[in-house]
Amino acid sequence: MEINKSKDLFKEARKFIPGGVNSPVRAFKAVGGDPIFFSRAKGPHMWDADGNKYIDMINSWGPMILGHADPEVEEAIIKAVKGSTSFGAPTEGEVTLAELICEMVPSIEKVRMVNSGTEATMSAVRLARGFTGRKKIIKFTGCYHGHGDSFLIAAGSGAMTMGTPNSPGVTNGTAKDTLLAPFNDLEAVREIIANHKGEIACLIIEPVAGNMGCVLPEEGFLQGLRDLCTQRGIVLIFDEVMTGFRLAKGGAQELYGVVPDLTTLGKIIGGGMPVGAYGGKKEIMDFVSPDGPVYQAGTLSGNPVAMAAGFAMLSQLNNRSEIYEQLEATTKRIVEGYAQTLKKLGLDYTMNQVGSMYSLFFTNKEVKSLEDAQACDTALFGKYFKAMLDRGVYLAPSQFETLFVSAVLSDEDIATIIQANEDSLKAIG
Ligand code: HOZ
Repeated sequence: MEINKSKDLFKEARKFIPGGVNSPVRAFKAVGGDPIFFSRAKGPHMWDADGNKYIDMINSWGPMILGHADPEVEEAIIKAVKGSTSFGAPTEGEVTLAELICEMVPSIEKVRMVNSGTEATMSAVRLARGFTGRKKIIKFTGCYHGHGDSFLIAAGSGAMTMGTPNSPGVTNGTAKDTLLAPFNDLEAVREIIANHKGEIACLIIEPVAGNMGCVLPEEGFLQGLRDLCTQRGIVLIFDEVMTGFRLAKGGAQELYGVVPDLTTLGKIIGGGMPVGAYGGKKEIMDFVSPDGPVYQAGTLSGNPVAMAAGFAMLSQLNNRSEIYEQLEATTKRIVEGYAQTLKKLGLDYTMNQVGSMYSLFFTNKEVKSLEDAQACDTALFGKYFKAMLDRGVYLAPSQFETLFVSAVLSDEDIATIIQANEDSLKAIG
């Protein structure tokens, strides 16, 4: 496979963009080699600058549930652009999308649109602090909530991949207010809360972690967190930037039957356009400016093009409930195909899957926490990534990212993925 244009573009990009990319994971540092530059995508496929075709297993880190360039999303965007690309003033599209989000995720009684998942989590934490009058937050090691200062402490995703889970530039003052617990360790959370009575504003968690690979909550873990937060007046925030509208219409909270106080959402509510949102209980959301004292604002918030794209995407998901069964069935076929291959090759790597999210971990131990994920053979993952790429399957370029399946994979695509996995595992030995 020739990737000459990608190589040239990367060379040029490095002159003008730090590291040649606008988001670190994309630089392929964790897997080696040069990043692929893409020029177009349709349905489950993407084409790079050299014209090579790939099956996309990242789907823009989640939102392309209906595949790329979905006709209804595309049409909505074109129509909206003709109105204006930005008003910096209220529009009807914001109201209809907010109403739909509240209908699909019942714990969200009011929602504020922002421009990214990072903005959503930063704003939600500020709101929780303003609401409770407390300073500290609890986060889980290996969870990633965007690049806000408070979250770059033992952070997953690119921060961990690049070896900077605790980024320079975050002051000690900020870091000391972030308390860490291991994922799936309820006892540790109980202890932290006991040691910081009356100090903790909120606990933020990815209900299914997607930024240390796909790591599922153990039975009772999320409900245990809910109970502790309720007992201690701590605001429970589910970061559903990845899981929202993906694991179920109402996200992971619907799937696991646990209701948070606040939820953060990202890219999917803009159909892949740059959007985020935070929402939840009315009594907390009413603390947000201009009704309340907690300030947060943005010219591009509620952008008309993003709102139209998001509405076109979410209304299709809302009207096609069977889509979640289909997504799960497709993902199970892939994972079962992998399992047969592993058995055939005498390998015992670990696989985690829920709904349309999954990871193949290069370890034979269960992966339930960051510590477990870190036991993976990341060098082997790098070889596997390259082998899959050579066979036309585009994976997330790090062991510490989940994969996302779209609803538009054909039987042929599924067979290609399973075969590529077998051939890649054989090739890397
Ligand atoms: N932090 C994102 C995944 N967890 C990657 C963002 C990107 O490179 O687009």
